[in-house]
Amino acid sequence: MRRCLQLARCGAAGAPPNPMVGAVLVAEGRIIGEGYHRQCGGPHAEVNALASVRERDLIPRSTLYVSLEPCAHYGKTPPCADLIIRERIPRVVVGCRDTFARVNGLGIRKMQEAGIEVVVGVLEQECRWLNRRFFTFHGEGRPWVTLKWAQSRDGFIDRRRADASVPPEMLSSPFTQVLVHRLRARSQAILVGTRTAFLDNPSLTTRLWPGPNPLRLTIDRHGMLPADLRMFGGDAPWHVYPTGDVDEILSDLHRRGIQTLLVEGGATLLQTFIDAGRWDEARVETSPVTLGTGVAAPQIEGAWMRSRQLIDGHTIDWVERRREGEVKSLYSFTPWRSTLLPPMEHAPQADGARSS
Ligand code: AOF
Ligand code: ZN
Repeated sequence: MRRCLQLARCGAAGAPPNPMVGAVLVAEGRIIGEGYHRQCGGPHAEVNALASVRERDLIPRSTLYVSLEPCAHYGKTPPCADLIIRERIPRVVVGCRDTFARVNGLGIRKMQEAGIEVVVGVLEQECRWLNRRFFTFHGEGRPWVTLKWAQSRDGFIDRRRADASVPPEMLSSPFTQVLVHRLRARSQAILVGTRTAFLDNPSLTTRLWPGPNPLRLTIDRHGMLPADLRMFGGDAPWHVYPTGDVDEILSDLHRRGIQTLLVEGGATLLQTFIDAGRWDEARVETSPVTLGTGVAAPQIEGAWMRSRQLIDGHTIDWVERRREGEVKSLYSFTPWRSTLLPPMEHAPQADGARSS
């Protein structure tokens, strides 16, 4: 199954909006075939794995490992479950169930009814994590939501500015800015609040990274945004919501087939997503700069820190929403608080602190 996951990732560029899937055929204790889903609309992982087998007489004595439940429906390609039955594979090990409504257990049932021994749930967490965007889209009816902000080391995302004549505080370094553009290129849509669209006047493009521009989105309840904002210019598409209702926006994005949304600010909009529990991960960059006062960074209660990197003196944390009742191993996850680096001068003195 680990090999399936490895293979699946090879489809990262071509598979979406389909899931990334890998498949391995094992007989006599060795791999006799393997494949992955390369391209949306193209053959599925199982088809490619079967096509790669040279010792075809071993197929009816083999075990098929596949990271996602084989499909049972006619989509752009015929059902993999039927192919598996036709090839007389006696045993199938499935990483995780496909929650896409037209499959969702039907592939497993079809194979079982044909007398195939089916094992479900091997490296299930890893398999679900790999296709978290796909599963959130189909399972929760909304895109996977990534929050992104940069803060000063004392927890402010900007100075207080009354108008757009004062440029926003640059908290990213030139290099971490490039990383943000890479993140944009990997998102299908990007959303900013009214004030951010107006005051920061961002272009929301991926000009520092090769890759497609996301659909640029903002909110304008009172029709006050000028038409000459940068985000309405250039070649990349844009759309303005007349509502700030997070669920309405997310349902609309689901209707548009958008699986990934990046929310880039400002603090009010980010906090709305956090308070509504409609977010999945956050990328928080903490700059070595101290602002002293300004617009406070969003506050997250109860989150996991997935990773922390130090780049050019900037801390980049990837944080995950903690789901109800969720237990994670503290070996790979650390509880996370929004403001991790209090300003030195205000740092609380530990009780009984030693004096040197
Ligand atoms: C599999 N193996 O490798 C993949 C699966 O339009 P289609 O025919 O390509 O079907 C797309 C759906 O099939 C997709 O939404 C997901 O449920 C499943 N993807 N299934 O058995 C694969 N990529
Ligand atoms: Zn399939």
